[in-house]
Amino acid sequence: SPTANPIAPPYARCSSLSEFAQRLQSARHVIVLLGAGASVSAGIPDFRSPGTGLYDNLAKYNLPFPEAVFDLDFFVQNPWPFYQLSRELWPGGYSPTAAHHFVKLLHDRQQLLRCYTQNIDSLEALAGLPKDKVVAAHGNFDSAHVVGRDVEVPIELLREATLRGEDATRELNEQYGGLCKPSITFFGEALPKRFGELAPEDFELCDLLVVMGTSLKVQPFACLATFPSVGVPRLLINRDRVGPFHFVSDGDLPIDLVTDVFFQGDCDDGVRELARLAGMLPALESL
Ligand code: CNA
Repeated sequence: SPTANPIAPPYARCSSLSEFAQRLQSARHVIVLLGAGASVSAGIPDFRSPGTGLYDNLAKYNLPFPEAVFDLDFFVQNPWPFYQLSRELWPGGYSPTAAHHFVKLLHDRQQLLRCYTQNIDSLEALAGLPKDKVVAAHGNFDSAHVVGRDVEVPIELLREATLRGEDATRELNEQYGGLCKPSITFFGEALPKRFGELAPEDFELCDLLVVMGTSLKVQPFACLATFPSVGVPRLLINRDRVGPFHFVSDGDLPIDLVTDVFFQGDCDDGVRELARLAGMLPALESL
């Protein structure tokens, strides 16, 4: 109409955590994107945090560059650094965090469309999320195969060999005629098919996005943050500011156009505050 504000968007603004919490109450297709920061309070270091991240603590492996430990070409030349590191990362010794329980709570409330995780620790499953609700975009330790060949390796055999040491992994590799590797996506490898199959349809439906504990540096996963339709509220919970967001503090958009919110801090604190504002804190604490 001639009286309508020409810049008024056809969606409601969402510029603060309380506005986001309000939208959360009625959302039906929430997507959560997880990164290593969501598991830090479980005791698993992330990659890139200065000082504590894995990349700053790999000196003992004598790598040419830190990412080499997850690089397929390097693994083929020298698999032992990865096997050594995987002894520390192998699931079993860690418990889910409040961030994982929050995702489970969304599922219990029938609000979770999908949790896309870059993490390889399977803590989403341990928190009780069913397999179909999770896309393990960078794989995990659920299965293993021979590199470059369509041969499955029983994951328990690989775990035992890894724990026994370098000679045992060499023997296992000889037995299987190639390098045995957990089905974790290394740099230089394609993501699991499920990622490409589900993402387009999921993001069409997505009515709220929560991004937690990730530097959003790894593609193609990082792109997912840009997939929701214009006007879909997006919340970043992270220690530092990352990604393609336009927060109200940036001042680069009129406030009515803002739909991105930033909680700067730890994932567990962020989900607790969000749950409190959304009236979901008792349910979260009961998990
Ligand atoms: P990253 O690049 O290390 O970034 C982590 C981000 O989380 C950084 O921005 C940190 O500031 C932030 N952060 C750290 N701790 C917290 C916290 N407690 N609360 C909130 N924010 C925090 O890790 P990404 O996940 O972005 O990188 C993708 C890699 C990391 C994937 O390929 C994973 O496989 C890989 N990774 C996974 C695990 C795991 O499975 N737990 C551990 C380490 C690395």
